[in-house]
Amino acid sequence: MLGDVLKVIKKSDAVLEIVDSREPDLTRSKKIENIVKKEGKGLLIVINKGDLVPREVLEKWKRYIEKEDRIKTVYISATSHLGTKILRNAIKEVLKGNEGTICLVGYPKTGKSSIINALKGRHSASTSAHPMAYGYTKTIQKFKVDSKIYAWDTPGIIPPDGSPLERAIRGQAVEKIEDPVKVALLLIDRIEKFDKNALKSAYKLDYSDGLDLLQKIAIKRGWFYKKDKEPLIEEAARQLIRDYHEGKIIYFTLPPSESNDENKSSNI
Ligand SMILES: Nc1nc2c(ncn2[C@@H]2O[C@H](COP(=O)(O)OP(=O)(O)OP(=O)(O)O)[C@@H](O)[C@H]2O)c(=O)[nH]1
Ligand SMILES: [Mg+2]
Repeated sequence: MLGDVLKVIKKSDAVLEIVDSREPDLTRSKKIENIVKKEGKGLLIVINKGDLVPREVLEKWKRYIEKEDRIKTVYISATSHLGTKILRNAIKEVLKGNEGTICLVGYPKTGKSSIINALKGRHSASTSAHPMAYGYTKTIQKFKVDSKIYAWDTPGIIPPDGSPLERAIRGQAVEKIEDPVKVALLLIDRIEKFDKNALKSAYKLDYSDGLDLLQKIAIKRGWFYKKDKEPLIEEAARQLIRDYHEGKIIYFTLPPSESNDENKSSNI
């Protein structure tokens, strides 16, 4: 529910919108950005999973968002602990000072919890709980990011919206996907458009088309229908989407202002 996101935004001085470095455009929520602006809160876009994408591509996205939308943007890798110092400084910039409370919002699986963990880092020892009454029984806690900066530890999850492919890219839980094979095939098509070899390297498999890839993944994992011993492609499809969410499939997209030719000729 968007209502939960709104609640946490209202309670914060600044909002961090977490997006996926492979698909910054599709994992941004203009709706949330407009709410943040309307509420008059500071906004910082954090491009996460930066380890999956070449640095110059991250720079291009940062420049593009800052120029086009005038929203301060940083890129980091939460799991590799890269860019956390830059992130801390950027938080102070959007807070316009050294104190305040932030919240992290974003589509599922963009890495909100991982960023919280990376930010806790060396401060974790001094993390003090500041329980706040929330409804009747629930308490939500803040953790310390800096000496006077706190973050809500209940991040706002933006419900995945859009087409079936967009919802998958936006972290929709695989259990909720009605036709995983159809969605996985769309996702495979999109990834191949940007990098023909991304799936070959991720799965260490040669394949002729999307369906063939799903069959080979099922065979490799030993997933077969009991009845006729055919490969269980539904399970392979769910696995591929899960692997995508977990950052195991590597490719990049470029901001709209960059030409496609450049995208195609790059072999990184
Ligand atoms: N490669 C890479 N993977 C990451 C990074 N940050 C998070 N992940 C992976 O992305 C997946 C989701 O990370 P979480 O931190 O749970 O994301 P979240 O936004 O809190 O997810 P929800 O709470 O389900 O919405 C996990 O498999 C993480 O290991 C990163 O910087 N690089
Ligand atoms: Mg989380």
